[in-house]
Amino acid sequence: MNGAWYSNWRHVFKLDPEKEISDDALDAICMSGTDAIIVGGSSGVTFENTVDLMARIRRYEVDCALEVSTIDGAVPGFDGYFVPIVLNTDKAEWIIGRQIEGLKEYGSFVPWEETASQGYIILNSEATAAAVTGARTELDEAALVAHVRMGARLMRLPVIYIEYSGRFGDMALVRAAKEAAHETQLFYGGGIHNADTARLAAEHADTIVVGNIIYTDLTVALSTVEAVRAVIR
Ligand code: 1GP
Repeated sequence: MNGAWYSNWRHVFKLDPEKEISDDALDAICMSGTDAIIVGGSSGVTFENTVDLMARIRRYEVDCALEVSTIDGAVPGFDGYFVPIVLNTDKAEWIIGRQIEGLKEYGSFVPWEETASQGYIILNSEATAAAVTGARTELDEAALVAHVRMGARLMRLPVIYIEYSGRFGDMALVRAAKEAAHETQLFYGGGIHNADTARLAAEHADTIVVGNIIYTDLTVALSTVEAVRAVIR
Protein backbone atom coordinates (compact mmCIF):
# COMPACT_ATOMS: atom_id res chain seq x y z
CA MET A 1 0.00 0.00 0.00
CA ASN A 2 1.24 3.56 0.62
CA GLY A 3 3.75 2.98 3.44
CA ALA A 4 1.86 5.27 5.80
CA TRP A 5 1.62 4.62 9.55
CA TYR A 6 -1.86 3.10 9.13
CA SER A 7 -1.24 1.20 5.90
CA ASN A 8 -1.05 -2.23 7.54
CA TRP A 9 -4.25 -1.85 9.51
CA ARG A 10 -6.85 -4.45 8.60
CA HIS A 11 -9.00 -4.32 11.72
CA VAL A 12 -9.72 -1.27 13.84
CA PHE A 13 -11.96 -0.66 16.85
CA LYS A 14 -13.51 2.80 17.05
CA LEU A 15 -14.18 4.12 20.53
CA ASP A 16 -16.51 7.04 21.14
CA PRO A 17 -15.30 9.45 23.85
CA GLU A 18 -18.90 10.22 24.75
CA LYS A 19 -19.69 6.59 25.65
CA GLU A 20 -18.80 4.89 28.90
CA ILE A 21 -16.52 1.86 28.75
CA SER A 22 -15.36 -0.09 31.79
CA ASP A 23 -11.68 -0.75 32.48
CA ASP A 24 -12.22 -4.46 31.87
CA ALA A 25 -13.90 -3.89 28.52
CA LEU A 26 -11.19 -1.44 27.48
CA ASP A 27 -8.53 -3.95 28.49
CA ALA A 28 -10.17 -6.62 26.34
CA ILE A 29 -10.37 -4.27 23.35
CA CYS A 30 -6.77 -3.05 23.65
CA MET A 31 -5.41 -6.60 24.13
CA SER A 32 -7.62 -8.14 21.44
CA GLY A 33 -5.01 -8.20 18.70
CA THR A 34 -6.73 -5.45 16.74
CA ASP A 35 -4.37 -3.35 14.65
CA ALA A 36 -5.43 -0.04 16.13
CA ILE A 37 -7.95 1.99 18.07
CA ILE A 38 -9.50 5.08 16.51
CA VAL A 39 -11.04 7.57 18.91
CA GLY A 40 -13.88 9.50 17.35
CA GLY A 41 -17.56 10.27 17.46
CA SER A 42 -20.22 12.31 15.71
CA SER A 43 -21.49 14.20 18.74
CA GLY A 44 -20.55 15.07 22.30
CA VAL A 45 -16.79 14.94 21.70
CA THR A 46 -14.94 17.31 24.07
CA PHE A 47 -11.33 17.93 25.01
CA GLU A 48 -11.97 16.40 28.42
CA ASN A 49 -13.60 13.16 27.35
CA THR A 50 -11.04 12.71 24.54
CA VAL A 51 -8.04 13.22 26.86
CA ASP A 52 -9.57 10.88 29.39
CA LEU A 53 -10.07 8.08 26.88
CA MET A 54 -6.62 8.62 25.32
CA ALA A 55 -4.93 8.38 28.71
CA ARG A 56 -6.67 5.09 29.42
CA ILE A 57 -5.77 3.60 26.02
CA ARG A 58 -2.19 4.85 26.37
CA ARG A 59 -1.51 2.20 29.03
CA TYR A 60 -1.46 -0.32 26.20
CA GLU A 61 0.87 -0.74 23.24
CA VAL A 62 -1.85 -0.76 20.59
CA ASP A 63 -1.71 2.06 18.00
CA CYS A 64 -4.17 4.79 18.80
CA ALA A 65 -5.33 7.51 16.40
CA LEU A 66 -7.73 10.39 16.78
CA GLU A 67 -10.34 11.31 14.22
CA VAL A 68 -10.48 15.08 14.56
CA SER A 69 -14.02 16.23 13.94
CA THR A 70 -14.18 19.28 16.20
CA ILE A 71 -11.64 21.92 17.13
CA ASP A 72 -12.40 21.31 20.81
CA GLY A 73 -11.60 17.63 20.46
CA ALA A 74 -8.13 18.16 18.95
CA VAL A 75 -5.92 16.59 21.60
CA PRO A 76 -2.13 16.11 21.41
CA GLY A 77 -0.53 12.79 22.30
CA PHE A 78 -2.07 10.32 19.87
CA ASP A 79 0.07 8.15 17.56
CA GLY A 80 -1.74 9.54 14.55
CA TYR A 81 -4.50 11.86 13.41
CA PHE A 82 -7.20 11.56 10.78
CA VAL A 83 -9.00 14.60 9.43
CA PRO A 84 -12.31 13.73 7.78
CA ILE A 85 -13.36 15.51 4.58
CA VAL A 86 -16.95 14.69 3.64
CA LEU A 87 -17.12 14.06 -0.10
CA ASN A 88 -20.88 13.65 -0.47
CA THR A 89 -22.17 16.87 1.01
CA ASP A 90 -22.94 20.23 -0.53
CA LYS A 91 -22.03 21.97 2.71
CA ALA A 92 -18.54 23.41 2.23
CA GLU A 93 -18.27 23.65 6.01
CA TRP A 94 -17.72 19.86 6.11
CA ILE A 95 -15.39 19.73 3.09
CA ILE A 96 -12.91 22.50 3.93
CA GLY A 97 -14.62 25.02 6.23
CA ARG A 98 -14.10 23.55 9.67
CA GLN A 99 -10.75 22.14 8.68
CA ILE A 100 -9.52 25.62 7.74
CA GLU A 101 -10.80 27.01 11.04
CA GLY A 102 -8.84 24.26 12.80
CA LEU A 103 -5.70 25.01 10.81
CA LYS A 104 -5.98 28.71 11.58
CA GLU A 105 -5.87 27.84 15.26
CA TYR A 106 -3.58 24.80 15.43
CA GLY A 107 -1.90 24.63 12.01
CA SER A 108 1.58 25.17 13.46
CA PHE A 109 1.20 22.22 15.84
CA VAL A 110 -0.02 19.57 13.40
CA PRO A 111 2.30 16.52 13.32
CA TRP A 112 2.11 16.26 9.53
CA GLU A 113 3.96 12.94 9.23
CA GLU A 114 1.32 11.33 11.42
CA THR A 115 -1.69 13.15 9.98
CA ALA A 116 -3.87 11.95 7.10
CA SER A 117 -7.08 13.14 5.55
CA GLN A 118 -9.96 10.72 5.06
CA GLY A 119 -12.41 11.19 2.22
CA TYR A 120 -15.67 10.25 3.94
CA ILE A 121 -18.60 9.00 1.91
CA ILE A 122 -21.56 8.62 4.27
CA LEU A 123 -24.18 6.22 2.94
CA ASN A 124 -26.60 5.63 5.83
CA SER A 125 -29.19 8.39 5.96
CA GLU A 126 -30.06 7.44 9.56
CA ALA A 127 -26.52 7.97 10.83
CA THR A 128 -25.87 10.96 13.06
CA ALA A 129 -22.92 11.88 10.85
CA ALA A 130 -25.24 12.05 7.81
CA ALA A 131 -27.66 14.36 9.58
CA VAL A 132 -24.93 16.57 10.99
CA THR A 133 -23.08 17.00 7.68
CA GLY A 134 -26.07 17.06 5.33
CA ALA A 135 -24.67 14.09 3.42
CA ARG A 136 -26.41 13.04 0.19
CA THR A 137 -26.57 9.38 1.08
CA GLU A 138 -28.61 8.04 -1.86
CA LEU A 139 -25.75 7.25 -4.22
CA ASP A 140 -26.05 4.57 -6.89
CA GLU A 141 -22.94 2.72 -7.99
CA ALA A 142 -22.01 5.21 -10.72
CA ALA A 143 -22.36 8.13 -8.34
CA LEU A 144 -20.39 6.35 -5.63
CA VAL A 145 -17.58 5.51 -8.04
CA ALA A 146 -17.47 9.16 -9.14
CA HIS A 147 -17.16 10.25 -5.51
CA VAL A 148 -14.40 7.72 -4.86
CA ARG A 149 -12.51 8.86 -7.96
CA MET A 150 -12.92 12.46 -6.89
CA GLY A 151 -11.30 11.72 -3.55
CA ALA A 152 -8.76 9.09 -4.53
CA ARG A 153 -7.65 10.20 -7.96
CA LEU A 154 -8.31 13.94 -8.31
CA MET A 155 -7.85 15.03 -4.70
CA ARG A 156 -5.32 12.24 -4.02
CA LEU A 157 -6.61 11.67 -0.52
CA PRO A 158 -4.73 8.82 1.19
CA VAL A 159 -7.87 7.22 2.65
CA ILE A 160 -11.43 6.80 1.42
CA TYR A 161 -13.88 5.87 4.19
CA ILE A 162 -17.18 4.26 3.25
CA GLU A 163 -19.31 5.07 6.29
CA TYR A 164 -22.57 3.25 7.04
CA SER A 165 -22.39 3.90 10.78
CA GLY A 166 -25.20 1.97 12.48
CA ARG A 167 -26.15 -0.23 9.52
CA PHE A 168 -24.33 -2.94 7.58
CA GLY A 169 -23.80 -1.66 4.07
CA ASP A 170 -24.20 -2.86 0.52
CA MET A 171 -21.10 -4.94 -0.16
CA ALA A 172 -21.55 -4.60 -3.93
CA LEU A 173 -21.08 -0.86 -3.49
CA VAL A 174 -18.07 -1.40 -1.25
CA ARG A 175 -16.54 -3.68 -3.89
CA ALA A 176 -17.09 -1.00 -6.57
CA ALA A 177 -15.57 1.60 -4.26
CA LYS A 178 -12.51 -0.58 -3.71
CA GLU A 179 -11.95 -0.96 -7.44
CA ALA A 180 -12.30 2.79 -8.02
CA ALA A 181 -10.05 3.65 -5.07
CA HIS A 182 -7.01 2.42 -6.98
CA GLU A 183 -4.06 2.69 -4.58
CA THR A 184 -5.94 4.68 -1.96
CA GLN A 185 -6.63 2.74 1.22
CA LEU A 186 -10.32 1.92 1.59
CA PHE A 187 -11.81 1.97 5.09
CA TYR A 188 -15.24 0.49 5.68
CA GLY A 189 -17.32 1.05 8.80
CA GLY A 190 -20.92 0.45 9.73
CA GLY A 191 -23.04 -2.27 11.25
CA ILE A 192 -20.35 -4.92 11.64
CA HIS A 193 -22.08 -6.91 14.34
CA ASN A 194 -20.56 -10.40 14.19
CA ALA A 195 -17.73 -12.43 12.68
CA ASP A 196 -19.59 -12.97 9.39
CA THR A 197 -20.17 -9.29 8.68
CA ALA A 198 -16.57 -8.55 9.67
CA ARG A 199 -15.32 -11.18 7.23
CA LEU A 200 -17.57 -9.93 4.42
CA ALA A 201 -16.47 -6.34 4.84
CA ALA A 202 -12.80 -7.38 5.08
CA GLU A 203 -13.12 -9.23 1.78
CA HIS A 204 -13.79 -5.91 0.04
CA ALA A 205 -12.24 -3.13 2.11
CA ASP A 206 -8.59 -2.76 3.11
CA THR A 207 -9.46 -1.75 6.66
CA ILE A 208 -12.65 -2.43 8.59
CA VAL A 209 -13.84 -0.36 11.51
CA VAL A 210 -15.91 -1.90 14.32
CA GLY A 211 -17.78 0.54 16.55
CA ASN A 212 -21.15 0.21 18.25
CA ILE A 213 -21.08 -3.52 18.90
CA ILE A 214 -18.26 -2.90 21.42
CA TYR A 215 -20.86 -1.27 23.66
CA THR A 216 -23.65 -3.79 23.16
CA ASP A 217 -21.93 -7.18 22.88
CA LEU A 218 -18.24 -7.14 23.74
CA THR A 219 -17.71 -10.86 23.16
CA VAL A 220 -19.05 -10.63 19.64
CA ALA A 221 -17.04 -7.46 19.02
CA LEU A 222 -13.86 -9.31 20.00
CA SER A 223 -14.70 -12.15 17.61
CA THR A 224 -14.38 -9.78 14.65
CA VAL A 225 -10.60 -9.56 15.16
CA GLU A 226 -10.05 -13.23 14.46
CA ALA A 227 -12.59 -13.17 11.60
CA VAL A 228 -10.48 -10.57 9.79
CA ARG A 229 -7.28 -12.54 10.43
CA ALA A 230 -8.95 -15.51 8.76
CA VAL A 231 -9.57 -13.42 5.62
CA ILE A 232 -5.88 -12.48 5.53
CA ARG A 233 -4.94 -16.14 5.66
C1 1GP B 1 -18.57 4.53 12.88
O1 1GP B 1 -17.75 3.39 10.96
C2 1GP B 1 -17.84 3.34 12.34
O2 1GP B 1 -17.91 5.70 12.50
C3 1GP B 1 -18.36 2.04 12.86
O3 1GP B 1 -19.74 1.90 12.65
O4 1GP B 1 -20.63 1.88 14.95
O5 1GP B 1 -21.96 0.88 13.06
O6 1GP B 1 -19.88 -0.24 13.92
P1 1GP B 1 -20.61 1.06 13.71
